Amino acid sequence: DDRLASLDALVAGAGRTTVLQPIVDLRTGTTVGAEALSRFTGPGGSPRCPEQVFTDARTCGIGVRLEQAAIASALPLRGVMPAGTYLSVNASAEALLDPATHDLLLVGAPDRLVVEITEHDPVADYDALTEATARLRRHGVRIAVDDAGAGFASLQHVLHLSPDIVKLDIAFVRGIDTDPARRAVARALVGFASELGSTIVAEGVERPDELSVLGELGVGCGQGYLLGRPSADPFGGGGPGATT
Ligand code: G
Ligand code: G
Ligand code: MN
Ligand code: NA
Repeated sequence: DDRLASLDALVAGAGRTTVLQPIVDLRTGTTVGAEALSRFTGPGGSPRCPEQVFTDARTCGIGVRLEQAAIASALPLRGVMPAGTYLSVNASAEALLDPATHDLLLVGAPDRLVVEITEHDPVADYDALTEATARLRRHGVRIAVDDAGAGFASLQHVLHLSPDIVKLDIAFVRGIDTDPARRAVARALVGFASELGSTIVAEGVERPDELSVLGELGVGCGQGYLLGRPSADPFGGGGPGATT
């Protein structure tokens, strides 16, 4: 049908681009990495909601193919990023269980790669996912759990995978400076994560007061509009799609 045809076009790359959002060390202000985020446009060039596009693709049975296409587009961007920084790509648990995803991820410089597990659905059996992430880690890829605290699944991921990085969900960052309840949950998640040996990245940092509270809680890194917007060229020098 029409919907599948338009999604196939996005998989092929028409109407799909990748932007990078900086991830910043909160103590030094240094950019340590960047998350690759997909951006989609419709036939008339109007932007389409990425979350909706991925949901539609999953419904049509090509969710993993779209994720893999997004990863394939993102990986070369390590070449425009400063030395020593890492590229963070999103992947669902389902995509990580597909060997073709590993074939993509393990080409190039896996030690400059972080994979953010974005699955919100509960994983019935963690053995296969643990084995998949262990294999990636043996090659130097770091594992992050995305949107931590947003749902039960994300905490299950943290428990089972002991990830290198835990990304504190925006829901606990937004208003962390004014809402004691959010601060309490954030503090508990930070304690939980650091006990497991994970580094914390706070998502969605928009205001300086949020930044100070995160620093007080011992959060190492942050991401958000205050620190840098998703951009086609966050590091200057032409960036993705540059022709010179
Ligand atoms: O960038 P934005 O906040 O609009 O993204 C919305 C959602 O879409 C986020 O949850 C993000 O994880 C997801 N998303 C964006 N780009 C990608 C991508 O390239 N791959 C995957 N798997 N998810 C993505
Ligand atoms: O993969 P994940 O769900 O973490 O995707 C992050 C999403 O959050 C991206 O779509 C990005 O556009 C969005 N985002 C990044 N920084 C901010 C921010 O400071 N505020 C808000 N509201 N959204 C942000
Ligand atoms: Mn993410
Ligand atoms: Na996500």
